[in-house]
Amino acid sequence: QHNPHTKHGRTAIVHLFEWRWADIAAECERFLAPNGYAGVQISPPNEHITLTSPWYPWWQRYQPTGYNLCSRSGNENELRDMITRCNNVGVNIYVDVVINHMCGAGGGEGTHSSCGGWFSASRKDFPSIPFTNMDFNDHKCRTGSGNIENYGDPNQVRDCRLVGLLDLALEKDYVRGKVAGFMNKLVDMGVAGFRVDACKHMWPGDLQNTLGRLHNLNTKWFSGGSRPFIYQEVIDLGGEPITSREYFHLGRVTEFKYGAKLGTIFRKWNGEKLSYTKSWGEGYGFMPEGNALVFIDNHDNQRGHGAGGAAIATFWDPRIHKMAVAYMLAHPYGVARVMSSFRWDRNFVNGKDQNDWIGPPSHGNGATKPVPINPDQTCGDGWVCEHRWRQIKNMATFRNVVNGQPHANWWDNQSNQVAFGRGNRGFIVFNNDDWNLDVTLNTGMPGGTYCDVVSGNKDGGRCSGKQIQVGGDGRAHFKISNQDEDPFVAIHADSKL
Ligand code: LM2
Ligand code: CA
Repeated sequence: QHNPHTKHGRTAIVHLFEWRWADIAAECERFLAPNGYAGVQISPPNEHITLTSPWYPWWQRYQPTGYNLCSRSGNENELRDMITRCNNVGVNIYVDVVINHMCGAGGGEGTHSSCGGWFSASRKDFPSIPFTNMDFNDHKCRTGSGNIENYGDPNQVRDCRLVGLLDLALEKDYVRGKVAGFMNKLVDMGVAGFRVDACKHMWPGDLQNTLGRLHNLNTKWFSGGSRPFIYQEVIDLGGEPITSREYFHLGRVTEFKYGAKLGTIFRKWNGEKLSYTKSWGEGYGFMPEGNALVFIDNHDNQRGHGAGGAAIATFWDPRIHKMAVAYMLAHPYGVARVMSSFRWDRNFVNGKDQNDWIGPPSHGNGATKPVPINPDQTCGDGWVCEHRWRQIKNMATFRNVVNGQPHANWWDNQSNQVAFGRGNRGFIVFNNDDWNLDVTLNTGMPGGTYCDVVSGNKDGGRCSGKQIQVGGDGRAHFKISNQDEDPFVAIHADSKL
């Protein structure tokens, strides 16, 4: 189902990667709702393996050992409290669900799991669900290793083990029932939908059957008959037989080309220019816009996992990251997701980060640290909180203010200076060239003085940033130095002074 069921005209989703439920609840109330964020993607809430070699990596959460709702982010009560409190302030919760597989085949046997439940990877035995060796695909997989060896063969991509992870037999009624039961528990608790992990590795027919079993959303917070929002993670950069298109009828699909391309453009690699993005969206070879879930970076490709490579614009390159995220939030294409990260010690050896496994800030025993908020509203203890950066937060508001308005009044200098508006509700100008921008443009906006929400905030009639004068004819003069901290300017109907 393609509708995110967002409330109060809010539009953007933020992925609070590895945050604790208690912190998310507080963030919904103190920051996300007041600043107009529509929803949160949470890390997998179910029981997962715990590993000490490497030391409690973030990716242990992509190795389920059961469907009890206790994880590194907290227990079931904390999860329920968070969902309730976020819903009560109109912020939706979207759950990252890992249903293609359980833990790695080499995961051993014992109680090294987040709820302390016993499991055996060697015997494929997960008694808390229960799944037994009959519930896995090994008999179907035809590769020598039992792992996926060739992405050119859809059968092995769907029926063999993804990096050694025990592959669930989602063709079985029993397995479908257990997976749907797990997801329905979350739906009944009040979540608005799901980010479905590793969909390329599941047959669309199996997914269709499983998702068809989901309950309607909880009528305490959603109107009767609402179906859960589904966005499926399918990495399709072209060149493989499995395509995003096979999944369009089931819900939205992650458009991985979007961030890879926009990162390349803002980095000016391969002769790319911002002016080429006049036809950004479907005109760029992306999927139909009603199907797309878009993002600049995600928890995988910000650390070299997944797809996109070095072009991906992350918080490590803040100037480029802010411009790319702003471009995404200003542009009408797709449902947009903002990444909110934790910092880790990067250590590149021959181009590969040796520390790409490092988990969230922790007390050293695998217990995740709370997110402290500094007096200046930034986050402490290694939490990056990109979603709180003024430029990004204000562009999330921009997206809400211009929601439903058409892409309009495009201008470019045939290089890396571009501008576009959204109807008569908002206008944004970028200077990614190595020289100044100094130009008068038609903004399409009503005359008046506007506050640039990139360089400052509008606060009770006053503007802490640049001011932009729009004449009665809609024209305004823009000057953006290529030396500016953030070489872009954005104004919208609610930033009028
Ligand atoms: C995803 N989408 O399709 C997630 O976004 C991604 O983060 C997951 O991989 C992946 N699919 C499986 O859910 C991550 C991480 C992998 C990690 C797996 C499982 O990118 O590196 O694999 O989670 O934790 C790790 C080891 C790998 C090992 C595997 C199984 O890195 O070397 O393979 O566990 O033990 C033997
Ligand atoms: Ca599979």
